Amino acid sequence: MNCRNTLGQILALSIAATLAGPIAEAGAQFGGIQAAQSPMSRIPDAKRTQREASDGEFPRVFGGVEAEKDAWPFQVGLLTSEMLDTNPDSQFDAQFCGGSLISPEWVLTAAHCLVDGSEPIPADVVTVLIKATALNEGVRIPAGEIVVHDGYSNSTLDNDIALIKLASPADAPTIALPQNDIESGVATVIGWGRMEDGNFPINLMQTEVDLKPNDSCNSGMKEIYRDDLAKFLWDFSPRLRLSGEDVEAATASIAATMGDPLTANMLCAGTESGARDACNGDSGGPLFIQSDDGLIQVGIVSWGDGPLDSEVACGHQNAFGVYTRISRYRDWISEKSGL
Ligand code: 4AZ
Repeated sequence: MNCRNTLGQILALSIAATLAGPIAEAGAQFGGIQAAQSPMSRIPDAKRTQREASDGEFPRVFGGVEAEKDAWPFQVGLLTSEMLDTNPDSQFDAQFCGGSLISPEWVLTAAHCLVDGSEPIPADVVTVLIKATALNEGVRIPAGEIVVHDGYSNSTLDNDIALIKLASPADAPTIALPQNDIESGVATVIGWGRMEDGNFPINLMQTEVDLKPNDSCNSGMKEIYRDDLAKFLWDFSPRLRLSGEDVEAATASIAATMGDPLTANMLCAGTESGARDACNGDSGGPLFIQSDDGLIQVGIVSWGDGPLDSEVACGHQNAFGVYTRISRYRDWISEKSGL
């Protein structure tokens, strides 16, 4: 490495350290991996904003279609108990994540839906909505117990998996889990999460995504992070007396040391254009494939990312969406649920 490069590297590292705070804060706003606020407050807040705003000001994120009534009867909605009243319309405001019935008593969802900071939330703040296609229908069942994976990391979102034991069994069909890893093909993702116009739907939405190698997500996201870093360095370059060349060298040097955003416990799925993707509020919901033996859930909606100056971490070109890879958790699920 030559001198100039080393200098660039030191400068870049110190700038990166200075910017770590602002970057994390900026990330927290966008609901991506850095989400500081839990979906339980973030999603209902966004829905309130939707009602107050006269028109959606968000960019396109997610190309879904409305699911047919009762098409996916294993889908559940996680509702904030304290936002519910006797009116079924309150279920729209209260819904903050999705989940899936894997047995009459157990719901599979994402750990990040059920933690506040890094502590699991108490079961009584969660009500599970079953048998709903539109959010103003269905049957409510209180959560009886919440089991969050011990290895869940708030910062990397590794092990983003949790179980909810229902206070009473659901009388609804369940979805099967995979016997082994499924690496390619087309999968369906469903949820009541944010749509491409920025609004949240009342009716359950569905869309098809391609299962991708983790490398696709890793390289797409690193490219986005690299571009963000270059923008930051460029903005600071006059104060630091950095030339364009210095900025480029520093960016390249840091980019070369970036780690992979995805762990082996994650699964990458989406479309190159980003036109079809899961988004805020879909978290915890199922990604599933059609097999000869019926539907099999291969993933749990977990996270995504996009450039820092974009409004949402969904629907970005080559970024794809990140899901929890269920095949890695068969033992964990049986240990915790006895299934
Ligand atoms: C979220 O914040 C979220 N594009 C879920 C999925 C994706 C991004 C964000 C994937 O719940």
